[in-house]
Amino acid sequence: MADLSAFPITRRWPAEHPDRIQLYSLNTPNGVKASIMLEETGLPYEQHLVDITDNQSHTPEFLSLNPNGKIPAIIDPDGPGGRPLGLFESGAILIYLADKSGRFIATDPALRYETIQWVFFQNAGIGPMFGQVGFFNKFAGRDYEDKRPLQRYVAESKRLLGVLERRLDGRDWIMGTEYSIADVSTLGWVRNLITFYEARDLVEYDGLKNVPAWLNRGLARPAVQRGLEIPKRG
Ligand SMILES: N[C@@H](CCC(=O)N[C@@H](CS)C(=O)NCC(=O)O)C(=O)O
Repeated sequence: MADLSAFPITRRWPAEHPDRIQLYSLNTPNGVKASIMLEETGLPYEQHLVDITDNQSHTPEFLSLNPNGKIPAIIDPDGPGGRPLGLFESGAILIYLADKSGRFIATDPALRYETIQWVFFQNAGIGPMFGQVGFFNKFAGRDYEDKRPLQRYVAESKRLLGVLERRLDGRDWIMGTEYSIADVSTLGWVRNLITFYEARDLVEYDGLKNVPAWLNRGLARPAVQRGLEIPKRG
């Protein structure tokens, strides 16, 4: 039986199954990257709901695992060398779980880096920019009189969608015929932009062809459907 007592986060969110990967998350676009990947790989895991609307990701217990105070984060009791490994940043979690399972990342070194490149494209571009569209279109920023910030982030998001549209030309998935962590990373963000953030018309989503077809292919995957609901607020 794995001993996770060295991780203070387990005091607030106790592990019922310490031999399984511990997931601390909520089903936001960043959170679902980890849950979709865990569902896709079939790696045994235990989920813990961290309610960020209740500031739970800024509690001392959560900060002990992720000093940046954001979900998702994991502990793998059986990390490298058989020792427990704590990890935050969804991109790092995706690469780790891909390596651990040997799935959803190419073994060919050049293709592996290409996959990681698109994971970074999501984490450094799509996530931060789409997130700002959410803030200025749907949340507190909606009431700002000055609409230039909204316009700026909408324009940048449209540009990023254009990059994705061209990448998906003639490809089923971001890496071609193989579904990969690049898709896992990006699907939830595009879905969120046109649904929860209510920006479908703003970014002229219906003028795109390849992105909507790709999103539908992704959303048809049972593991994606399950992962999008994990962990869900009660
Ligand atoms: N770069 C981080 C971003 C994570 C992130 O922004 N998580 C949001 C939810 S989508 C969060 O935890 N927000 C709570 C807060 O900032 O207080 C990652 O990819 O893991």
